Amino acid sequence: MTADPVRSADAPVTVIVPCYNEEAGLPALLSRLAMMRTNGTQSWKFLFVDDGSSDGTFAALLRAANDEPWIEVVRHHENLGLGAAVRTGFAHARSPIVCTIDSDCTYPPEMLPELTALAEQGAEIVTASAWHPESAAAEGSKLRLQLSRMVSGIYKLLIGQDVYTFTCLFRAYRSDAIQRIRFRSNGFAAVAEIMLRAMLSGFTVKEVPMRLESRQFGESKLKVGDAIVAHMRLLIMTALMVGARQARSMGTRLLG
Ligand SMILES: Nc1nc2c(ncn2[C@@H]2O[C@H](COP(=O)(O)OP(=O)(O)OP(=O)(O)O)[C@@H](O)[C@H]2O)c(=O)[nH]1
Ligand SMILES: [Mg+2]
Repeated sequence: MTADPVRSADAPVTVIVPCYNEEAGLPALLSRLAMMRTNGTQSWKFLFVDDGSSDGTFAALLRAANDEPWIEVVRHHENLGLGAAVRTGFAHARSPIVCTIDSDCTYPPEMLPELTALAEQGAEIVTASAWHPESAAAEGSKLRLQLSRMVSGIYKLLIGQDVYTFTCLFRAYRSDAIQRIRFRSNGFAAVAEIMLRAMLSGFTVKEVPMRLESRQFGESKLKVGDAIVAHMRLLIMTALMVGARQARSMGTRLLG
């Protein structure tokens, strides 16, 4: 299913930036986003979701939002997780195209226009793809990269479509698609859950091969053990959903 094209050149694109204890990297991020605003033709609005940070993240974001009309901040009073932050961002976003990006710039925010162009043309989700065969080699912890690649490989097999990366936050969505996707995960697995549910509902997903760079500031928030457990649950849920879909289509064929 490919939706009708939308024109977002005049409307700002909302970019959700989930943040949890990212004070160290914020100055670099904010100056790159400011450059994007002045260099490109697209108008961007950045919606930061501070997820109960215990460092100076929220104070720094508030200062930035006071100075710049294109920055907005919402806050969770406690740490609820990456999926919960994305859910809050989706609930606040009001534009035909909505993006999500990592606050640590491990995918360059300057690449967003490539994603939004494909969403404007009709793709419901456009994701950066570190595991696409055309992507340059990813940087970062070997164990985490191998796990991430393996998880995406299993989801690809289960779903049976040529999509290589399910775990990348760096995405553009059409807002009509966002309104039709309900996801349960509150942590990192939400990123894959959104994609899996969208694909099982027949949404069009496009990938943009992109190199994953290593984090330059602050520390990773991903806890490998928690992520493995969450993905195991999601794999089971996906297998059940795929099985139910196959049973339904077999039933329809028998009846027809
Ligand atoms: N709102 C919110 N954001 C989070 C949370 N955990 C991580 N993030 C954000 O989600 C993005 C991805 O988290 P990272 O810690 O960079 O995880 P990663 O990209 O898998 O790993 P590295 O880049 O190697 O550190 C970053 O922008 C984080 O600030 C959370 O609990 N709440
Ligand atoms: Mg990161």
